Order: sequence, then structure tokens, then C-alpha cells
Amino acid sequence: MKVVFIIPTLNEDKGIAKVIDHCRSLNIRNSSILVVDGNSSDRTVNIARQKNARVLIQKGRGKGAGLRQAVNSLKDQDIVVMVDADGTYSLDNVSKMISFVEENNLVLGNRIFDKNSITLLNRFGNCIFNLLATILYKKQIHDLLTGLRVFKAKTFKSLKLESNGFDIEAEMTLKALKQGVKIIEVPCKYKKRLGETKLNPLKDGFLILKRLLSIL
Ligand SMILES: Nc1nc2c(ncn2[C@@H]2O[C@H](COP(=O)(O)OP(=O)(O)O)[C@@H](O)[C@H]2O)c(=O)[nH]1
Ligand SMILES: [Mg+2]
Repeated sequence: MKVVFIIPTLNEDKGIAKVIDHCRSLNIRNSSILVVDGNSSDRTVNIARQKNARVLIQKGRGKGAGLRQAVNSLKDQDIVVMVDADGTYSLDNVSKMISFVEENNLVLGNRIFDKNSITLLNRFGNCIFNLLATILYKKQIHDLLTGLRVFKAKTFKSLKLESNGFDIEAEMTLKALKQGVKIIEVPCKYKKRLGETKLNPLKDGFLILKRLLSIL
């Protein structure tokens, strides 16, 4: 089976080279790298191409729209490793995560935050969303919004996701819970990001909340 690392980017010229190198250093058999770019105005796309990654320029903007476009371009059997381009996620457990994907169709990286890797506001938001999801869906999820995940393209497509923005992770986790997709969480270290965040805690927090309530 083929493994595809999908890396969504928007102006990530500080982190993209490091993340591509990190993915390659895992030496996963039959793997390739697909960068899906939301029309960056910096050198992200040039760097990704120099590093011999395949680059897909998405139509329009938004992490969710970009990821959906990227996964929809794959074959159903392909295994996707989804990871951000900002150097935050440790990939130490990715081989293990891939080995779990036959039994558990959605494998989530459960973030263990380094000091200063996340703002207090974001940490608070994460806690509230995890708590809400646990209460509403009656299954404990420790990290609903994690950006490191492994799944088959087929599973992703079956969820019929609609999010265009940073609500994509919430939608994916909650629809998987609702549809009885087996989920497993694997710990992953989370470091301070390279470059600047694209997430607006209040605007995107509200979008995520709206998404969470719409799936109930
Ligand atoms: N393709 C694509 N990727 C995006 C877009 N917006 C953000 N991203 C990427 O999504 C990932 C997560 O964004 P980030 O700013 O790190 O959000 P945070 O991790 O929640 O703080 C990063 O790799 C971004 O470059 C977009 O419009 N299109
Ligand atoms: Mg990030």
C-alpha cells in the first residue's frame, strides 16, 4: 500500500523544508510527499519543489478545502499521513500510527505540549472542545483538533466532509465518532511553531464551535 504525507501550507517558508526532510528521514516504504498549498505569497512552493515534493496548488483558500482537494485526488487504498508544515509535530510515532490504521481507521496524534508551544487561550479552547466532545459523544477524546493523523483516503472520503477552514479536524473526528469509525490516539510531542500562525483563536474558535454543534 502507498503512504502519502499530505502537508497543507500557507506561507510556511520557515518550516516546510524541515518538515519534508523529517518525513523522508522516517524511511517509510512506498511513501511520497504531497504539499497542498493555499496560494502562498512567500517561497513555500519553490522550496517544496526544490525538495522534490509534489505540489498541488489548491483552488481558493482554507486548510479544509486544501486537504479535501488533496485527498480526493488519491486512490482509495492510499494511506494518508496528515501533518502541518510548521515543525510543531514530532513524527517519532508515525510508523507506529501507520501500523495501526488497518485495525483503527482513524489514528490521531495526541499532543503533549512543550512549554511555550501553545498559547494559554488556545490551550483553554482545546480543553473546552475536548470536554464538550466527550460529553456530547460519550467517548473520551483527548485531542479532538490535532493536525497529525493517519487514515485511509477511503475513510476520509466516506465521511463526506464539508469544512473549508480550521474546522476540518473537528468535523473529521466527530463524524468518525458518529459513524462508528474506530479511533485510536497515539501520543506525539508538540513543539513551538516555526513562522507565524494562520489561526485566529476567536474567529476560528467560533467556526469550530459552530461545526461541533452542527454535527450533533
Ligand atoms: N493548503 C492550505 N493550508 C493552510 C491554509 N491555512 C493554513 N494552512 C496550513 O495549515 C496548517 C495549520 O495552520 P497553523 O497556522 O499552524 O494553525 P495551528 O497549528 O492551529 O496554529 C499549517 O501547515 C498551515 O500552513 C490554507 O488556506 N490552505
Ligand atoms: Mg500549527
